[in-house]
Amino acid sequence: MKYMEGEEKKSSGYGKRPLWQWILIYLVVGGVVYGLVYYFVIAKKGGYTNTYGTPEQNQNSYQQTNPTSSDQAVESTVTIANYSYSPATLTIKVGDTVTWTNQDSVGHTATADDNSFDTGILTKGKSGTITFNKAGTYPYHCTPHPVMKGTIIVE
Ligand SMILES: [Cu+2]
Repeated sequence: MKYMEGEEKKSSGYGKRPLWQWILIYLVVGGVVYGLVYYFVIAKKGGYTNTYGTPEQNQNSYQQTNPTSSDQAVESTVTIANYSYSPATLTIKVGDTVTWTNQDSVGHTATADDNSFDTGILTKGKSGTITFNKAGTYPYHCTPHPVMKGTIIVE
């Protein structure tokens, strides 16, 4: 009888299956809910980091370019029109670039008097860019028209 009671107890223990089922249901439902919440939180976080991440990355890239942009070369332009440079005298900083753009139908150059730079012949609408890496005063002229004169002052 004791053995049987034990059997009964065991069977009664197995009779607590609904509890196990509840635990299983709890675990499964809890797991699914946790998974869903986790998924949405991650998805939202991912979405937020994407929305915030891009400007931050932009800010970072700006911050990266800002230190260089303060030292960054300034691009100045000189227009060649009516056989003259405008402005005739241009003051820039070391590392800056100057772009000559010819608006005349006649070809012009910007050629340093000391030949330290030369744009070569610029036909109408064409541009030539020179970077000045050394301080100094650079008088220049147009090779085909030596009367055309200009000066670049690099500080
Ligand atoms: Cu010329």
